[in-house]
Amino acid sequence: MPKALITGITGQDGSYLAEFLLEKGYEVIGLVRRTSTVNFERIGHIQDRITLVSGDLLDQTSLTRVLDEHRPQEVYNLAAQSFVQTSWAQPVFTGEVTALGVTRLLDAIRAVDPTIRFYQASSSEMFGKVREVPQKETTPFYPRSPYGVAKVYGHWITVNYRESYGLHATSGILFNHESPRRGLEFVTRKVTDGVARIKLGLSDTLALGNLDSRRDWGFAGDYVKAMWLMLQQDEPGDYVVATGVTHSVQDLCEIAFSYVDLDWHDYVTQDPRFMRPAEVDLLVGDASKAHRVLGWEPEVTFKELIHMMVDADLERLRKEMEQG
Ligand code: NAP
Ligand code: G4F
Repeated sequence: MPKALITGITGQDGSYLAEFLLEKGYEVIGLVRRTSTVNFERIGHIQDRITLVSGDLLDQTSLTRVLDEHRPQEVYNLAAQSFVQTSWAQPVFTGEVTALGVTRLLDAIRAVDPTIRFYQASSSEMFGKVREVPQKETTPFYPRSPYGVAKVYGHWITVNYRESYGLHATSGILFNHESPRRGLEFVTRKVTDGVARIKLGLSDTLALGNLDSRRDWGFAGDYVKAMWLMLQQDEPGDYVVATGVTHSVQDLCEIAFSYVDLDWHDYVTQDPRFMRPAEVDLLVGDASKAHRVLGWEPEVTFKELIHMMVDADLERLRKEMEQG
């Protein structure tokens, strides 16, 4: 039975990847950091089938110990301070976790077992103020937030450990991907939760920031498959994973509100609190390398994704209302 370690298993992608690897017959080890309250909402349904171990990307010793004790063949580094807006408020912390955390983990792998295959969760945020459209593996980076800068570091240290030590270290440059398990602070989930609340009479407005920015949004369940495919290749590399289709935040509002027969103009307001000091205006990916080499294709369209998320939020809130 192959064994994989997932950092960030309590997050959106970690939960989908854990499910995917269990289906493939893997033994799944999940790294979780110590918190005063349990936050296993996304993995509660598979908790008895995975092994959770304590550790933190800020703590090198914990990473070495976990690798030494569990000896995985594959490590998926999904842990990060992943919210762009927070990275301006906590730039040093974001750098410690999202940038230096990658070095800590890579160096622990180098010391314990350099045959381990490593996946780094890189991001389209690295393209930032984009140098070409669409963005592909060779597009130069121009990050626009402390988060984006930290991810550029994480990407290059992954490439560096591949080239310096011959590690099978791969960087997946994933464009935005969402699901009903997306954190409530990200714009897709904020909108689908807001739509459900308005539809159920729990709220009457939704305050957003920049409505003009465009993103290439896909479904997280599709994207974790690409992560696994990358680690099954003989050679490590860099891969863009995207749908190739871009939508504005305004399009997102239009699709989500009209699904429940509401007009977004009647409810959405703009609030400077949600504007960013520097914005990424347009992201759209060219995933032809992932199509060609991995045979990967996205299956869920943007409209299907947003409808899935609105349905899930309506169901969740209706249950909460029934329970009082
Ligand atoms: P997420 O839901 O925010 O999950 C982040 C995970 O990282 C959580 O499990 C969190 O644990 C964990 N974590 C944070 N700091 C940690 C630390 N110091 N030590 C150990 N674990 C820590 O993020 P996601 O959307 O699943 O994204 C997964 C990864 O892909 C992230 O690296 C993100 O930056 C990257 N990425 C995401 C997207 C996207 O659109 N979703 C696109 C490109 C790249 P707690 O539960 O304890 O907070
Ligand atoms: O949903 P967002 O917060 O995602 P963002 O900043 O694109 O980052 C996400 O995708 C990255 C991949 O490109 C990941 F690496 C990263 O970890 C994260 O998962 O914002 C999307 C867009 C932005 O342009 C933002 O300014 O939506 C705009 N927006 C407008 N109003 C808003 C809001 N974003 C949020 N979070 N909240 C708003 O009220």
